[in-house]
Amino acid sequence: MSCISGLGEDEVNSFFESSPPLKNMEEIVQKLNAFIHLLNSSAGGRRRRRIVCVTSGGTTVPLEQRCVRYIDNFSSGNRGAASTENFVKAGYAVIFLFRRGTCQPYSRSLPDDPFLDCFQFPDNTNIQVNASHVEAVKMAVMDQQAAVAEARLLKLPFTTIYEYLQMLRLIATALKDVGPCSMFYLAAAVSDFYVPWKSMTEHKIESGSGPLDIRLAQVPKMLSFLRTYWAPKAFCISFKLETDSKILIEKATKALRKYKVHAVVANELSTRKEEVVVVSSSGNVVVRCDSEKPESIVEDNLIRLIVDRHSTYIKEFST
Ligand code: 9Z3
Repeated sequence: MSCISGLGEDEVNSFFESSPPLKNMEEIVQKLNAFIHLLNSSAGGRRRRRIVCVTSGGTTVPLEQRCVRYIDNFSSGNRGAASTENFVKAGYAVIFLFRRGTCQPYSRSLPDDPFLDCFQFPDNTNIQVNASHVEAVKMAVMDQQAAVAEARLLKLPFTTIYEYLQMLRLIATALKDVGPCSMFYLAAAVSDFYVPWKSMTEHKIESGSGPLDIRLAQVPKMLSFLRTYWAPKAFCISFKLETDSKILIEKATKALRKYKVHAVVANELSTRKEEVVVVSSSGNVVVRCDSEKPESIVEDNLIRLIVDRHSTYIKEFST
């Protein structure tokens, strides 16, 4: 790898070198390669299938190597799950890189807590879905099974910032040859600060000896690396989350310039389900759900816009 100053190459390298290695790396690589291979072969002589890596949920920052306590980043995973469903509908194959335990594609309409209340046992050999949930469960199971069977959905779970960034790098590297037909849609809420593995205590931090002082290091910004080295031809969408709407667009515009992504989706925490602003070099577009359609969600219109932009990008790339 050649050295480009200003990208924090040393920090990035030392982050990966000091990270605890992924436990199931071989299995992940094998799943990724099989998924991409299937995608290429199913395209046959037809137009190349598009593929998007959707990241979803928040990363954790462990405070102990044998982790009992950790810092978390807020994200229910709803945006990533809903966007995945829309990308699949638009004909994309999706690699869904998600935080374990967060919202899943096709499960958004199922009840959360009383999930087991959906089912009943009329006798010892049968399980039945309660009438009130039949439609939702049927659609969820059918849509999810169809997406997986048609090689449109590969789910890969992460928990920590270490796992997330290593997996993102593996996916980007595996997708390098897909070039402009690939997309990164980075909706995961990624920690900005972390405890370096080597300076982390092995065992549970002892309590009872007064306040706890922890020094957090800055997580190196991997977006520049993704754009410059890992997948330079991929279409790349990042997200900006703020709680103060006054600084949101300014921050998103800065991120657009700094990381040279193709668009930044700006959202404010309390209104994120109603409205986002797509910030790009062609101007800012406000995207909302359709007020006349009660079932409409912001991701329906957001993904339509992103897919359009991706089409233009692919066309421009090939001319
Ligand atoms: C987002 O901004 C997502 O839209 C949300 C979605 C996490 C708000 P939910 O999962 O919420 O539906 O509950 N994601 C990116 C958040 C983030 O960490 N962005 C970083 C930043 O703002 C850049 S990577 O600096």
